[in-house]
Amino acid sequence: MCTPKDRILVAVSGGKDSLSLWHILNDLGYRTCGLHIVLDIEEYSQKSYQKVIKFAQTKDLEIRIVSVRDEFGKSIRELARIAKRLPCRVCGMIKRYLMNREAKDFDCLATGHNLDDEASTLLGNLLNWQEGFLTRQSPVLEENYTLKRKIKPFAFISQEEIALYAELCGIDYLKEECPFSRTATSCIYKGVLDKIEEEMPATKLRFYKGFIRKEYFKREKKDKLSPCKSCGYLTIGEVCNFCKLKEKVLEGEGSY
Ligand code: Q46
Ligand code: ZN
Repeated sequence: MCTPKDRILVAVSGGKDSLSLWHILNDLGYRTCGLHIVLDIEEYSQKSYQKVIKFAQTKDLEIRIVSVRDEFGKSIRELARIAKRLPCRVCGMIKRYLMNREAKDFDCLATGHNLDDEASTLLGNLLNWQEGFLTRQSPVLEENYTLKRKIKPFAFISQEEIALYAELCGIDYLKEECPFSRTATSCIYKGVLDKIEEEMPATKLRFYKGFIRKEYFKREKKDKLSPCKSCGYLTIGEVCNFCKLKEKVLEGEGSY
């Protein structure tokens, strides 16, 4: 996934997955910098921020902070209303954009996605036959034009294993869930997979490993990406969703 000379930007939310990932990469001697995105989701964001800052300060680690309010002048809740989308849809799009943008100064971007995340995403992509997404779902996505290599070192590790690791290492992470997580479709898929796993242990790992063996990510990409006319970010269509949302926010302000 990466070499010891790589400079790795680690996306950290303050939860067990991302802080464990930052912890382990650092312990293994990799050169890392944390990236925290302040989402402006009420108390949840304040607590996440405090956990990340405390972790970075205790271990004397470099950290970058970017904020949704600095970018748009609005919170995720307000942006979801403007975009007429579920908060997680808007939030996910903004996080992806900001992570890719900040990763430009690094060799790769690491995220704490675990086996449960990957298996539920795979289930969602299959149920909706989103072949374009299937060709991009891989623990390693190689560099592509302006997008830096993306790695998910925990893709084969369950959330229970990571929680146990975090506890054993004494990592002080945020146990609270984001208040919007209940509205996310991924939660439904996770619930279904948990039920299957209870009856048939190791199903999630078999499901995800089976998919990886099929090497979908080596197939020709269904969606052709090209640079956004406004910011240069790789996107489907002429203007990326981040710039479209910025335009919508400006239009809204103009009409007041
Ligand atoms: S932070 Fe954002 Fe998640 Fe909250 S609004 Fe949804 S996507 S649930 S990982
Ligand atoms: Zn753009």
